[in-house]
Amino acid sequence: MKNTFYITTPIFYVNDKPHIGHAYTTVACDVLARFMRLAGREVMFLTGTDEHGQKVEKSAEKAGVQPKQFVDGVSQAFRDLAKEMNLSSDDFIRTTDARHIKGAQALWIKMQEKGQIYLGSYPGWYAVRDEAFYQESELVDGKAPTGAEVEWVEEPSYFFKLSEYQDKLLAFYDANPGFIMPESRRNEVISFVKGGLKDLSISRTTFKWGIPVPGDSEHIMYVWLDALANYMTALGYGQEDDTKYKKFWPADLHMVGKDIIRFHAVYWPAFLMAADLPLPKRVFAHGWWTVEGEKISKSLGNAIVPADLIETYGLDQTRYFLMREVPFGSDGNFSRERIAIVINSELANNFGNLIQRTLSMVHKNCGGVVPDPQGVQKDELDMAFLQKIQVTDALTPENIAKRYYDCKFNDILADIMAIASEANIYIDTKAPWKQKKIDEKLMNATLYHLVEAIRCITIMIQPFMPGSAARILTAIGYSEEQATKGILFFELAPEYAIKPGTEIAVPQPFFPRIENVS
Ligand code: ME8
Repeated sequence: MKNTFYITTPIFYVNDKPHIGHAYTTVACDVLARFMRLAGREVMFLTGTDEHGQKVEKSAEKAGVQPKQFVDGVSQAFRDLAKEMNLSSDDFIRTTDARHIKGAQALWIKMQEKGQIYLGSYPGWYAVRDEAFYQESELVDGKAPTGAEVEWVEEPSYFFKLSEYQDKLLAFYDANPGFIMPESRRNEVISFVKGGLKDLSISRTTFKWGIPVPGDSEHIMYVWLDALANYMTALGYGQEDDTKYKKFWPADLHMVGKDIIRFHAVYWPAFLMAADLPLPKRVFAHGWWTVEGEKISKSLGNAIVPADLIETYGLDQTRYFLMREVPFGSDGNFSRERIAIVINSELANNFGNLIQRTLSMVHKNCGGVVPDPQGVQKDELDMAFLQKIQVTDALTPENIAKRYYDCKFNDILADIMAIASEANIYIDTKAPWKQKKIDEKLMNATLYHLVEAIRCITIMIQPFMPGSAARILTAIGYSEEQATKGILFFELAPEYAIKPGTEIAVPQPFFPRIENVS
């Protein structure tokens, strides 16, 4: 297995403030990036902002400021989001960065040198909101299929010979069944490509906010060609130092919302084929969030600001909910009632309660240190329980890496929480408070196995809830430095099991109940 892992979020338009939808994409990438690091891989995790194009130019105009001043402000809000959500991103690319402009122009030149670009004239429909061209036949009631307003544009334009890539793309999808996920999106893309591809207009002349076309500054590059190039320019493509490019390209995963799958699974691989460059390994299109059943929209003003969620529910609780609520790939609905139910039933009553009960008993009965399980014959119940916590098949590093790569986040969490439920059942069945009265050794063995279960569950949950996991790991004896850095997944193995005598901190509630449910 290759030891590097390169993952990207979409780069966000700066015409809007970050909301729950943006947080969703970035948290999913963060979970994957953190898992891969803890599985021992060298990770590059990229996010950033998409700052050119007509849409952004118009937003700046509306705000009454110069585009550059406007983009500097909103781009910062996305950087702040990364901090607020505890994202472990390694770089933040802006399409107004000099490095990006240089790299995007280098890509253009490469495509041009290969004879894949020609000058023509574009008459057709354009939707500024989507920054996309539409054919007459695609319009629905005079609007784009997405509902966006379209305008007629007629201007000189450079074209990319996309029409020549239909067969090459179909052959590529065929040879690489895992390239587009989930399956439903793959089918959608394949039928779009089978429907025929027209050459793509890749430059504009009627506005200025973009990257000049090399050798013809009357034109600026189409914002999607500019934007997609970020995945390579951030690594140094087309620049003096391209060490990272050589090391990490092609990307292992481009995470995108389902709205922009076509750009990533059709245009992007075609551009790369045209430039004779390696193609990314996978594009995963996740679903779309609504809020209390409504589409997130500026006019409804219902966009949930991540900072509000963090304040009300806690950062890791919010991350947990986003990854747990729906299978990744399906649409989700955010409701205050659901987030409270999920936090209360899974984190407070299940995992949190397990920690609280176990650590309190260790304090009350074992002087605050992990007791020694020696001298007690394991019974059937112990054996069954230990087998569960000692990395069941589904959670072995190889299997789990595949499940992470397939973005099965909610299943992974369900399995981890099932172990916590088992542990709570184990406490009730063993009843260490009764065992104490019969023979303290029996109680010691039970409590030992429970602390070990907490250790394993916490290691497993680190990618989702890094801050809470670090606090729990510190409470059961890891140094703060170890816990913050993260405990590698191989340490789930029994030879790394917690040592009797390890000091345990006085338990504090890690996942408080949400009392006000709605
Ligand atoms: O499309 N639910 O940027 P963007 C789930 N600049 N995810 C959502 C969401 C929602 N309601 N709203 C937004 C662009 N997202 C381009 C990308 S990449 C080279 C250029 C997420 O700011 C989703 O992942 O409109 C979507 O793809 C992403 O935000 C980008 O949003």
